[in-house]
Amino acid sequence: MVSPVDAPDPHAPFALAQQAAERLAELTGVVRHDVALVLGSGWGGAADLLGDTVAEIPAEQVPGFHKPVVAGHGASIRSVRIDGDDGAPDRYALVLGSRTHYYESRDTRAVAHGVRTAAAAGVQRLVLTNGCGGLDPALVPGTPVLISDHINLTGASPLEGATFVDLTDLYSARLRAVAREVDPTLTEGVYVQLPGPHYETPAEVRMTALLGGTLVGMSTALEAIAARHVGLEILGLSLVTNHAAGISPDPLSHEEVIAAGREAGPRISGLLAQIVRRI
Ligand code: 8IG
Repeated sequence: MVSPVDAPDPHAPFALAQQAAERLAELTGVVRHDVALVLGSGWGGAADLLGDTVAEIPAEQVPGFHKPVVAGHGASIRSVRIDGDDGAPDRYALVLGSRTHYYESRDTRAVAHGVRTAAAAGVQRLVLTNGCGGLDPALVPGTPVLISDHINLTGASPLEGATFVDLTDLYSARLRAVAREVDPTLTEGVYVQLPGPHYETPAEVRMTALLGGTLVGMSTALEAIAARHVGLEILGLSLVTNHAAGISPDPLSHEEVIAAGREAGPRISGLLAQIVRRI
């Protein structure tokens, strides 16, 4: 048994996030950020459309961050001055171009570090994006979907100890309404996070649909839980990059996922930039 004196320090992740935020303020010259974006597969172009990048920092220069492991995932942390109305005070976005996935080490502290750093950097609103598989055959690759809720099938939590956080309206209804003002054709769905790194079997895909899922992926839910815990208002956006296994007769490939992201990139990045300007 782990005695209380041997237990890991539950405050340590927040102290590390505070250190990371201080380092980011030094490196970017921006003392406080307003919005944070985590850019998943396909969403990498959004930062360029948002405004001028005032600083771009290799992730590994910031405490607690490291180089991404997957080809096709970005590597930097950027500070972007959001183009706004003339005369309005400047607002800054902290753009996390890479995330730590649960499948890398099963370390939920590492998974949560980005959003905890964003909160420590002053951020109040967080946009989590991802690429995912679609469970409904009508969700064609290249379709962006608003996340309305999630099902966490990782069996893990980023929270430690008796941290009983309410997850009602985790994905803000207010922010989803703002997104639909920008694009009234956006549909909503329930995102199911699985541990990965393998894709699902067709039987598991049928199971997740029976459970009430719309989308399957390997990120986002654990980050959203950590973000709620530190008080962030969350918008979740998925890009369907492939039909989930068994939905189409074709097998899944990482190349297909990258290609769908590349093809949809300019359109969904424009959408994301417009949404961020309004939140
Ligand atoms: I991109 O079909 C992407 N990520 N679990 N299943 C899971 N993760 C994914 C998928 C998918 N597509």
